[in-house]
Amino acid sequence: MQMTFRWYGEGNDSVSLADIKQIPGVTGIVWALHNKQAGEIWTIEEIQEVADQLAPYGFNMDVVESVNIHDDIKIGLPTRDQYIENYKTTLRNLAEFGVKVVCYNFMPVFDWTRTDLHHPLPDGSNALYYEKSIIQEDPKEMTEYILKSCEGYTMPGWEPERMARLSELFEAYRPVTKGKLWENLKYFLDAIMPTCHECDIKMAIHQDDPPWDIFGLPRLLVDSPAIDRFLSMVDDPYNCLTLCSGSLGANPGNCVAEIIRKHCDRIAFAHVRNLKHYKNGDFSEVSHRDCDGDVGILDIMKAYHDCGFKGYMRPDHGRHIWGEQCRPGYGLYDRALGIMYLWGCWDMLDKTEGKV
Ligand code: DNO
Repeated sequence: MQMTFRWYGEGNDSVSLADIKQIPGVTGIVWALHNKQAGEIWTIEEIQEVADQLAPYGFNMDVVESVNIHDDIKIGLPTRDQYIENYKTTLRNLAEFGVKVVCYNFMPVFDWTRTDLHHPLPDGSNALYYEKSIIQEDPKEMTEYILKSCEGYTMPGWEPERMARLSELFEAYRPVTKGKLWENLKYFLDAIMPTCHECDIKMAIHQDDPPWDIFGLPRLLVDSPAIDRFLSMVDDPYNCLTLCSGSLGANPGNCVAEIIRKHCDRIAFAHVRNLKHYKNGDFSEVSHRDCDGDVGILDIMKAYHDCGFKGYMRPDHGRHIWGEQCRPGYGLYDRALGIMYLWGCWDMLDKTEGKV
């Protein structure tokens, strides 16, 4: 397993590379060009800038999260072919820098969705929270709330330029049924797989968060049967998963450890985080410690370990602790604690098996 840490780039993150360097065992930075709009080509010069920032710290840049997919590809418009060509060019440019995994998602309109970015927890910290009753018919109010609560940072998937076109986007997605969205995903993957082989880059889809339809928008990657369908639909070793324990775990019916055991060879990137369910369907993000939440972090780590997982892993969101001011979910402190917990599990499993 290779431990990584998500970083939003120079001038765009409260966490510095020097801070990350002090977290034990982190070898790679999960990065992206966050100023690029979906569909634009990432140029060699722009990628080089990030490579130059990482080099002094000895971090690799093997994992990109995300190269976002243009809406025309998800909607299946005739203009999609040009955006797919651009995507291939970006993959070729990334390959020049040794990138091995591209994490992406295929969610219509919104990326991850929460209703409270600073929900108080009993220990005095606060964390991301989902209140089911708020996600009803009108997405505008929720969108406005997210945009004004993100501490001046742009949240991934909540780019103000896109959110300003919300009604237009909803209108454009209206004819896109779940079946159509599956077809459009297949069309995209079939088109880029040869480039992935040529570039030795795995495409690793992130599950939908939360894993159910919201505001009438279809969502695909929601449970074990959907993951089976996805992997067999394009049965190619370069068609992989970013397996997100927190996204899948929001549905108590999903057993993340089982999915890992079934598909470990197709998991290129692991997001590990914990959350706590409430009876009314709400959920709160919590610390990575197994007993603080319900996703089964110990079973998850054991499953990765038993399968000899060699891919990339990162702690996912953290709580906001010790008064840290940061992009919601992406502070230094709780994610660093998370890493130490994940390493604790991993090292002890190695020890038990006589590997160290
Ligand atoms: C949430 C993240 C997601 C993820 C995208 C991948 O914090 O895990 O936003 O980066 O869905 O495209």
